[in-house]
Amino acid sequence: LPAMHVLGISWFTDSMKEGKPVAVETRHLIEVDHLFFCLVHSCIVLGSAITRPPLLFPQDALEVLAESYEFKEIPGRCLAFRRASSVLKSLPWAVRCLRDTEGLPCLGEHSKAVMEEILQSGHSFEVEKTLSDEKYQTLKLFTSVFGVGPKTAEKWYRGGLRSFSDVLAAPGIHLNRMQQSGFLHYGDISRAVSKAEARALGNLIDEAVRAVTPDAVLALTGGFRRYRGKEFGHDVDFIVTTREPGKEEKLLTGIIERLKQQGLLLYCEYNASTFDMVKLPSHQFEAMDHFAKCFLIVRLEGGRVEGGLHGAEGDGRGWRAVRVDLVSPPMDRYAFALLGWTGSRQFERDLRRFARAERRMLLDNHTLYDKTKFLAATTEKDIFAHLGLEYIEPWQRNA
Ligand code: DCT
Ligand code: MG
Repeated sequence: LPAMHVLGISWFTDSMKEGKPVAVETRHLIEVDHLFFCLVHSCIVLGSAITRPPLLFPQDALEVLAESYEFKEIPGRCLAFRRASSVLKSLPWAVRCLRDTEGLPCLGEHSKAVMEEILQSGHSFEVEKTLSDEKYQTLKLFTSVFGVGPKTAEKWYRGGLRSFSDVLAAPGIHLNRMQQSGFLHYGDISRAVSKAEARALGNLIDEAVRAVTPDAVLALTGGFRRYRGKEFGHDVDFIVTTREPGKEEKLLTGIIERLKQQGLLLYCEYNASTFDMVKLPSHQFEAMDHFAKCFLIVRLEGGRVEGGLHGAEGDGRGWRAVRVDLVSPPMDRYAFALLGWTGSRQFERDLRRFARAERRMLLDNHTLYDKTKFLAATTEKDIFAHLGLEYIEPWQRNA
């Protein structure tokens, strides 16, 4: 009714308010009908504006900026945006205005300014400029290939290469074995891996493990251990070990051999163990731990996957390539490796920082060291207890 008033149909509303009978002419009915249409239409537009997510989620926008600083090799800024993005991802509610973020840690001025712009307009000038930047786009494309890191991508970009066909046709480019496999299986391994596919791979690896030794311990780790909903991953990570001390490395090579014999190994890079307790504790955190591990591309048959392969409709091959990582720590290091490989990367980084800054302890994928002694742990719960922290489940470690 107020809207009708505004639109000048005051006679209608006044009469209704006074309870007078209203003589409605056809002309008026058409006006009211039109008005009703306008109101309904406005409600739909307004409703969708409220319920529709903004064009860009602030956490994704901050991730784009983090990535662009990673490409520019400015680690401090990269980490600051990644932290801010992680804080937003960890919130159980969606941020609707900047006031919702008051009191939250790790949100710097720059991150807040980007968020404010997005919350007000659905866009961020800086993020859109980054996304449309040729160098960012090219480095993003090149680093999406298995085996191509920011340094190689930068080198190719500086050499004037802009596309995969440029790289594959360039005479001076030597692709290593990992990169060759990355290009060969690009379509498959850049496609998300579903939970059903991860489960099927779990069964496949389990069969291989049991064939090598019946007393082995196999655990799913990485993103698939953290996800509870319908999430997808980019690879499937497993920890495998045995209770027989010193046999874990043989176990890993045994699994690789068996997968090879079954014709399921499309690519394998095996890194032997360089783990040595004598060299610990390490005061400098290294990107990769020292346990024996392998980076694989495995052939997964559709028939093994409940509900079929994800996103392979019409492709007709009946199989897909999937990236699989296996890590094999000695049994007494199992809890540390499991905690480290469960991630997320940001969670691990913050846990290590907490151990160092708040407890004066050193935590990594191998061990927890308290000033003068190593603390033993057989489960993740033991490690949380040593740190004086309440245990949190893997699905609470997603930020
Ligand atoms: N990790 C680690 N050291 C590394 C690499 C990874 O400790 N150098 C840990 C952190 C996460 C976990 O291992 C698995 O790594 P990814 O597979 O890269 O990540 P994810 O969390 O499983 O996510 P995605 O779905 O992208 O695989
Ligand atoms: Mg993973």
